[in-house]
Amino acid sequence: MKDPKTPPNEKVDQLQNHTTDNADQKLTTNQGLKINNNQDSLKAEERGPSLLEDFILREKITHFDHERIPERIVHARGSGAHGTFKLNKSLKEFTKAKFLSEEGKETPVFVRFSTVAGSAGSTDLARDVRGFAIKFYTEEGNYDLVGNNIPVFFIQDAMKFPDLVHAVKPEPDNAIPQAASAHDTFWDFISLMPESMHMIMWAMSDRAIPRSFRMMEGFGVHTFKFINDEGAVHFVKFHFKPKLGVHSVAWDEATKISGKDSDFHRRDLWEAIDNGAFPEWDFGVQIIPEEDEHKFDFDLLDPTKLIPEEEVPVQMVGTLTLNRNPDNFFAETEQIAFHPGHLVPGIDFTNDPLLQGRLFSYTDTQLSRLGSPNFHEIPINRSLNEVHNNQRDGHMRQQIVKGKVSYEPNSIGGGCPFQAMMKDGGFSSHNERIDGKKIRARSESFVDHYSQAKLFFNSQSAPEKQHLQNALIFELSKVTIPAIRERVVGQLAFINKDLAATVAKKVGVKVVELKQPNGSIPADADPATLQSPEKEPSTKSSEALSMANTVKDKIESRIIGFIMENGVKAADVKSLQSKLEAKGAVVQVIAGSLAPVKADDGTVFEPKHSLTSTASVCFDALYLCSGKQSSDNLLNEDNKPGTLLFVNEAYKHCKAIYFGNETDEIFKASHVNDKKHDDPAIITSDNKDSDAAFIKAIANHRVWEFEKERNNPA
Ligand code: HDE
Repeated sequence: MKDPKTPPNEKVDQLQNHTTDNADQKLTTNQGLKINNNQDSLKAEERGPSLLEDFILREKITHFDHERIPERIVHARGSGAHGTFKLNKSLKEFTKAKFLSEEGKETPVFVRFSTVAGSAGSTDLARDVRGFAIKFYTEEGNYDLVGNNIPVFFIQDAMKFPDLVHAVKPEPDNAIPQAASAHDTFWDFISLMPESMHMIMWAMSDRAIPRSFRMMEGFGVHTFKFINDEGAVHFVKFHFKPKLGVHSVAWDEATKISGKDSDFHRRDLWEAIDNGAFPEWDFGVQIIPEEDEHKFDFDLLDPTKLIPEEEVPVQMVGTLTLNRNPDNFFAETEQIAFHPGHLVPGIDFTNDPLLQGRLFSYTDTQLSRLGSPNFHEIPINRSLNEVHNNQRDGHMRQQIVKGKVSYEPNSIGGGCPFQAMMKDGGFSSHNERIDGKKIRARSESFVDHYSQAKLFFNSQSAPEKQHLQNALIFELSKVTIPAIRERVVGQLAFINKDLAATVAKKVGVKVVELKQPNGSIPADADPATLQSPEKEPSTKSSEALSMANTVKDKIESRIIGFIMENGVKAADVKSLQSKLEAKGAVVQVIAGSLAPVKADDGTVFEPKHSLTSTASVCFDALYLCSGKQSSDNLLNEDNKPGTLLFVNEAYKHCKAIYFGNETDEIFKASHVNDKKHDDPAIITSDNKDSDAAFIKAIANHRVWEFEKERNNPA
């Protein structure tokens, strides 16, 4: 284990049976034969042809030729970690799931975060939804909660999923663009699918460009069912709220991070865990008694709707902690196979038609991705409890099942393995009464596409609304067909007239009034009755939907760039560094070059970066270290462009910048000199308690409310 603080975990122990360590070992073939020359192939004479009999070369090259597997059809780009789920408050009243019943119980988990549209090698900072998939290795078998960082989805029915994915993926003729929704086919589809408008509001918001996986919420999205020991049913929505708050970066920053460090989120997760700054989420549930199913003005089965927290509060009942990096990316993060149908007793599906389709898709996709129905035997996918059944054989079977019998009922094997009674933990689906006709249609209760889109937009702070508008303008400006831009603007007009008008102006179209939202309407239905009505949301505005209301009191794991050069005042640097580190922040020294920096008192600081090897977008906040000589050196001919670019960019992206003693010349030369108002994230030695002011500004994340001023230098 890398970190001594990482607590033991049963799943990690199980994985140890499958790990190998090459330290102090001799090189061998896959058959265990020791190899004494790994440099040259076997030839007829030194300059002659290679021999077919060279089984060592053949084995090496054959394995290499086959070492790729298909990437995930969606969510290909991902990063994962091990951890623990701890239940703080029993949910026994609602569910018989053991991992949710016993207070204090800890369950090992593996979590994989992902973007959706891009390939496995694409940038982490794409504007996209993020996957948030959790495998709970419970004593009753694996339970998978395969969710996202956004609580709703684009479509209502699984039938439209391949269309949605084909529309957003690179266009089929030229395979452009990678990991981006800003193109014709995506917006063509969206413009014809009014049901996607709520999700579009989220996807165009800053939620789609998170600062870190550790600063995202997680949602189960669909409504699920809890079943308790008495068989009573409650509907449930799952929530994960990050202890560090929900934070995002600026879009300009996201595009720059993509160039400077396209592994930004992967690296951030890895380093935080490696440094012992274990990411944590509070786990919460919204619970609705079965008899209240129809009390809402939307359908609980409709995955384009959320339940406002004002209508059903989230009860916080557990903690999710990630505390161990994988040993091997491919073996763990790549081979993990999630499936919303991996259930434990006490949890069941609802008839949400999107969820129902997912129940087919996930096993099916593992068959082509992992190559065999035995994917459950891959170490990361194994349950902690033993597997006993009569399934047999198949590619790459690992388990050696003893005895003659692989059928049931049997007498030869004494009837084993036995069916489990419900009282012994046997799973039984909820006996829901179904009484109706077979029909290929959409429920009328699903035909309200704009009210919650309005709720989301109305709940945003002014800077968030501005960002959302800018995102729509950016995306639609990449759409080459004016009619598509016009249709999207027409949809926006159903949500907010001003938003539609501004976007229309910027993308060069008129706001035309759409009479009939197209798409998602059965061919034989009377369109008039199915038209999405003009409807106001039941809750007008919801605090939980705005990131402006998130936690803003922590600087743990924030990366603070200390910019310095020779002559820096060591005492000031050391004092601030120790205050920041005491609160869990990470200090990294940036200088004109990687040469050690000599401070005024002879202390030597080792730079981690030079002004040219990194950029301000890779830091949460900057400290221009005290000292006239250091400041002069940072403004010499060589360093000045780098220093000012750092400061100006951080300023533009609304970050906290602290000008230490005697750094006025840097202040004056930068755009910060143009600041007109009292900006709390610009700290100078004039501030009363400047170190504390800096810490507060970092915890606040960004001063988005000063964005306009900071982007209009005189
Ligand atoms: Fe998925 N989804 N999905 N999805 N999904 C996959 O499964 C699918 C949906 C989500 O880190 C695939 O193993 C269908 C909603 C996550 O490994 C595939 C439909 C939500 C991940 C698949 C949906 C998700 C996937 C691709 C509509 C949020 C990554 C590879 C009917 C609640 C899991 C794989 C990981 C992955 C199908 C809709 C979340 C093809 C058919 C809604 C987080 O099976």
